[in-house]
This record gives sequence, C-alpha cells and structure tokens, in this order.
Amino acid sequence: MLTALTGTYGDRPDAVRVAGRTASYEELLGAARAVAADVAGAPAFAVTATPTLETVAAAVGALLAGVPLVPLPPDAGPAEREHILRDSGAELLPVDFARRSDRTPARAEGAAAGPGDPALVLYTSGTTGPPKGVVLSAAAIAADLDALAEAWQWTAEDTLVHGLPLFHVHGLVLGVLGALRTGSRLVHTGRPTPEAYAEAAGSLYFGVPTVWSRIARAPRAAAGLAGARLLVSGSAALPAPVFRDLERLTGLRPVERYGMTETLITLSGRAGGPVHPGTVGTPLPGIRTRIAAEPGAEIGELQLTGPTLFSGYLGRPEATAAAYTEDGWFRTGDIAAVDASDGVHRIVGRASIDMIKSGGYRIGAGEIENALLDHPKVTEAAVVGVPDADLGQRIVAFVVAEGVTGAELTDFVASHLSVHKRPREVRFVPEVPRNAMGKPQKKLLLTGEDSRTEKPSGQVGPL
Ligand code: MCA
Ligand code: AMP
Repeated sequence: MLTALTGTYGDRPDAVRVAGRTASYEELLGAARAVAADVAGAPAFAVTATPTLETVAAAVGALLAGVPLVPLPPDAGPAEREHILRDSGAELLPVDFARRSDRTPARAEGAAAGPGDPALVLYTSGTTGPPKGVVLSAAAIAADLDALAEAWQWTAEDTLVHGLPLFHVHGLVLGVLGALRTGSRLVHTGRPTPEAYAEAAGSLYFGVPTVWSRIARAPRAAAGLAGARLLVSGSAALPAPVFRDLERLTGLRPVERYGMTETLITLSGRAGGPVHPGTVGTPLPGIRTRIAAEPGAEIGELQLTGPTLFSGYLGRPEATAAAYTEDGWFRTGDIAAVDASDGVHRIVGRASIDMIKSGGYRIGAGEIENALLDHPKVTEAAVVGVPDADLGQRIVAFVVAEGVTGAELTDFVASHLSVHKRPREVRFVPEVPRNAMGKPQKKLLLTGEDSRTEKPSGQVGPL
C-alpha cells in the first residue's frame, strides 16, 4: 500500500512535513513500527487525529499491524468521543513520534491478513442519530489512490500541499496515504490558511471550497500558487465565481472531484483534460454510475458501483443494506445530471434537507437536534443548512427555549459534539411547524430565507 516507504522513490529528510515538523520515510517507518508493536492483536485502536506526525505514524502503524485505525476528531466533545470509542470498541492510544522500532512486528493472529480486511473506520453523520463507522479496506483505498494518481498524473515528482483535518477521507486517505503511495513529498500546513498554502510552494494542492474561496479573497497568497501544476477541490461544490477568481489569480483552472466517505472518490476532472466550472468530471477507472431519474427527467439520484466502495457500516447491517438498491448499486443521496455528449457529471444537490455540508464537513441535522434537546431549557429544535458565502452552508438552529441565550446553546453543542458542528446562528421561535404526522416542516422555516439573511439589521447575523 505505502510504496514510498519501501524505498522505491528514495528518501529525504523532509519527505513528510506536518505543521512545521519534518520526517524522512525511514523515521516515519520507525515510529509506525513502534505503533504497530503497541497495537498488535487489538481489534481496533483510536488516536486523537491532530494534524501531527503522530497521526501519520498511527495511520501507517495501523496498516503495518493489520489493525483498523479509528481517527478521533481532536475537537470532539465528550459525547462524540464516547460514542465513537464505545461504538468501535477501539482503545485510545497515545503516540510518541520519538519512539522508534527497527522491525515490523509479526502480525498477531486474527489481524488483517489481506487487502479486503478493514484498515480504517471513519465516523460520519447520517441524517438522523449519532455518526456511523464507515469501514474501509486497504484494497478500496489502494484502488482509489491508484485511480486518482492516473487522473491527476500524480507522481513522486509532486509536492502535495494541504492543511485538511486528518480524520476524514480528504485529509487522511488522499492527503496522507495518497502521498505515501505515490511517493510525492507531503507538506501539511497544520491549518489550511491562504498564507500557509502560498508559502509551501507545492505542485499539487488539495482544498475544500471554503479553503479555495478564502484563497481567492487573498490575492497575494493566491499568486503564490501560480507555480503549481494542479489545484484540486472537493468535499462540497466549488462555486463558479471562486473557480473564475482562482483562474484569474493563479492561471490554473481548478479540477473538481466528487466522493463520499462510503465510496471514496469516484468522479473527477482530469489533469490536462477539459475542465468546466460546476462539474465534477467523469467516473474514475473501475467506477460505474447511473442516474435514478423519474421517467422523462434528466436529473435524479446518483448511484454507483466499483472497487472503492466501503465494506459496510460498523455493526449496522440494516443501515448497510439500506444504502444499496435491490440490484446492488450504492445510493449516494446526491442528485446529479450527466452530460450525454461527454459523460461529465454535475452534482445538483442533496436528496435530504437533513444532510448539511458546512466548510466541507458533513453534518446530520438529527445529531445537532438531539444535542440541543439534551439542553434542559430546550423543548423543540429543528436544524437546517442555510447558504453561506464562506462555508457553503452554515448550520442554523431553530429552537423553542426559554432562559438561555443563542451563544450558550452554540457553546453547548460545540463542547458536547465537535466545534465544527456548532450552529452558527440560533433563532428562537414560538414553535416548530409540523405536519399531521408531527414531522418538522423545515422548508417552512426556510421560507423567505434570502431576504432574512440579507437584512442588515443584525437581528439574524452569525453568532
Ligand atoms: C468559535 N470557536 C469555537 C466556538 N466558536 N470553539 C468552541 N466553541 C465555540 N462556540 C473557534 C474554534 O475553537 C476555532 O479556534 C475557530 O473557532 C475556528 O473554528 P472552525 O469553525 O472549525 O473554523 P472555520 O474557519 O469555520 O473552518 C473552516 C475550515 C474547516 C478550516 C475550512 O471547515 C475545515 O477544515 N474543513 C475541512 C473539512 C473536511 O476536510 N471535510 C472532508 C470530509 P482555533 O482556530 O483556535 O482552532 S469529505 C470527504 O472526506 C470526502 C470523501 C470528500 O469528498 O472529500
Ligand atoms: P463525506 O462523506 O463527508 O465525504 O461527504 C460526502 C458528500 O459530500 C457527498 O455526498 C456530496 O454531497 C458532497 N460532495 C463531495 N464532493 C463534492 C463535490 N465536488 N461537489 C458537490 N458535492 C460534493
């Protein structure tokens, strides 16, 4: 899996740089072997996935030991941490990058013996309930990375730069394992700021649309990316104005790709190929797609099959089965259209109002509503995603409550779940509109949304 660590591409003292600290492949391998020795024989292990060399060593150590890694969001509050640890059965392992071992321990009995066995368990939100563990095999990861290397002409000549979190596919699978498979030098900037991206002088850059839109608003930093070969955007839709600003400031047309935690990356534009703003390219090698549209309609749910799909939701066979059609295609829940002339896909939206994408993070409305209802002063809660120029969507909570402020409720969610799951606005309402079945009518809450958010009165401004 990790070709770079086998010496294929040679070594260098700064093969991997994370938040200002560097390591050679040899040093990384030594630290990863020490992790592998610690976890050998465990059913799974967890690490607090800070953007550090320790997290990189944990990911490599997991693969060496054949023990699945559960990366915990470092900003997760107690409720989210407990859920993930309990649900996965993983024990939290402290990692010390200075501890090295010079040999890979023999795999314990029962450890993953083949590429189809679990390598990562990533927790991700559904529309209701707490996050589910998505089990990814080494084979699925390897298939995806090889397909992306081909699509982006990604090689050991590249320097990959990004500053994305290391507990999701984008930052961890593409951004770390991708570099270690292709042999490209890796610069993780710690935080994805425009200035840090510019300083890193990479050839290949990854970002979520929020990162790209911040770069587009920082012309000096953007100009620092002009020497790059390829800018890649993903995790949410890249707005066309951001695409155009990036092209004007860097001379590069950013390539957009589409994926999910459950499917890994399945669609992408190609390096050197035609790139159209607002589209996510064509299926990667091995992926087949179809649009489940009503008769006569051209848009519908995107469904797909291929070698990059997950092995299932951990311990949830019913949820896994429900994610597939009867004839075995994965239901993405995204609404898409395909250009009949060139097969280029366009993501039009999501089927469910309860799945929010904010800053590239996937957030289920139900999880936030449950957290709010845990607050003693809250009697009703309905959470929606509202268009936002910076975050794509921002989380807005409509609550029925007395004797508590919006800021207190925001802090309550930030400290129980994750900081990035906090509502950016709380609006107090006398009641949540419901249909005859008692289901919240969220579309009614959003009626007149544009005029409300644009009002300069400040009454509904972000917290
Ligand atoms: C503010 N802060 C608070 C509060 N308010 N903290 C606690 N309680 C509060 N009430 C502080 C935080 O501590 C933090 O401080 C600061 O606010 C900013 O936090 P945050 O909201 O996270 O920052 P942001 O500026 O809104 O973040 C934008 C971002 C981030 C950096 C773009 O959204 C991000 O990293 N997104 C990437 C998501 C991603 O990788 N998704 C991939 C999944 P301090 O600064 O001190 O920390 S998708 C995927 O994997 C698929 C397969 C795919 O297609 O890629
Ligand atoms: P996650 O599982 O966190 O990776 O979120 C997956 C979801 O992100 C998909 O179902 C899409 O809704 C969204 N997504 C990812 N990439 C794109 C993209 N390029 N354009 C639009 N939506 C995207």
